[in-house]
Amino acid sequence: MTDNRFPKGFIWGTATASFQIEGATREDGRGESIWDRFCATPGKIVTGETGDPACDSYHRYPEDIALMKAMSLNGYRFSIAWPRVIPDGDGKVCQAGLDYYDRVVDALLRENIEPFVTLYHWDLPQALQDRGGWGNRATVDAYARYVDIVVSRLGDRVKYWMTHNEPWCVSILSHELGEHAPGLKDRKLALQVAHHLLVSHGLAVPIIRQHCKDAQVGIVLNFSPAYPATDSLADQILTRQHHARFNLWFLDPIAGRGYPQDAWEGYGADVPSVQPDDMQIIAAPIDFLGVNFYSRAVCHDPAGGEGSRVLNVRSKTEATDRDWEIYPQALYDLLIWIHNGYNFRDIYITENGASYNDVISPDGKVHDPKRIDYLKRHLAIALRAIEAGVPLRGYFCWSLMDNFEWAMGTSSRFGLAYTDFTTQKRILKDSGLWFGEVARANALIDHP
Ligand code: GCO
Repeated sequence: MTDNRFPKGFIWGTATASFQIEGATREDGRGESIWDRFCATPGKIVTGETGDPACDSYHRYPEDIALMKAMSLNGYRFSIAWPRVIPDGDGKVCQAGLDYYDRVVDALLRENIEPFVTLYHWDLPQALQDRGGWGNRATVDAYARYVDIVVSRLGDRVKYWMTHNEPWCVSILSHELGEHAPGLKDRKLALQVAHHLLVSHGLAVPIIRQHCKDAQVGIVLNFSPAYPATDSLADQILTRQHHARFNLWFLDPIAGRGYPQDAWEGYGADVPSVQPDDMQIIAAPIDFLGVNFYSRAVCHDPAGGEGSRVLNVRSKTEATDRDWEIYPQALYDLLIWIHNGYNFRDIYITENGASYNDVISPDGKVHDPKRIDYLKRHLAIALRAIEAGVPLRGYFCWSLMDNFEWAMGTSSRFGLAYTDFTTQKRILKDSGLWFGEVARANALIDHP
């Protein structure tokens, strides 16, 4: 590539998730999700908000698509809410729920925006959670049925499918650390959940291919590239452990390598129960890997050795308003590591972005130079990675607009468009205007 141009046909998109933007949590037969229940539990959401109205995209998706059109985007990554399609998770299908996604897909295609559909982005039907959720193997089969129903309906128009978003968050963050729904703190359960998620991914792949001609199937993993804070032996050991537990634990089984041995042994009696064909099912060949990247982990273990408290310190060089370190080099290291160590035919950056405390200025605009700087530096890295041979086919900025940022509610703004949550007005920020220039040029341009 010369003069900062991206390859022809590169996908310029944004990413969202059903629970974070749709609202309408009780409309047209939608069932309760674990995130509705989590929001209703006092103290779980910093702002005390729920998934209503979020961005009211259930009704305002035409406005969302107008924003993408204004930015000349050619891709949109969004997720399907399982509780809209099968309200109790494994019973009667709700046609109104499928009709909604039909309308969204058709509206995107009318604007030549390629739909990239995430089948599961955390909003499990609560009725399944009441029966053990992802810790119950029956949920794996319920998910396979849900995938069959959705892809049967949309597979004639949607080509790009992602089975799961961030299984590490669904399992460890939500079942060991308790920070996300369902808010449990049980490591053995968390590892069984992780295993069931991976098995459900593997079962979904052939189902998608069965109902979608020329399907491009992938999974989205969030990566935490690990770096030692010092060259002490303790920090090296901690870094290796973090890398294995956060990154390899999910990537290696999907790539057909099974669970990383050191991490498996380190988990002792907490390891998941694995049925005879599970690892083969998980390794179902996929067409692309979705990479979510925000920041790195700087690992420091002051006491050293097993059993000491593990600290994940962030170097204080630069950070976003969420105190997430800004370290674009880690994205380059990650992409090169994946490309050199695995053989995914295609890679997409399925999430990358920054949270800043944006405000509407007196001129009615939203000036967010820091977000432009963050995006520009990470896109420069993406270009460098492509020039180094990484098969990077697209970039989805997180996010299209400010939305419900999980436990932070709407207090954490990641959008290229500002969302005024009282009026639901969307305003393209300076970063959105700039991102549109980049997409139109298919090249990394300077901020005007
Ligand atoms: C994630 C989720 C998104 C988040 C985003 C910012 O990666 O955690 O996919 O839903 O909103 O990453 O935290």
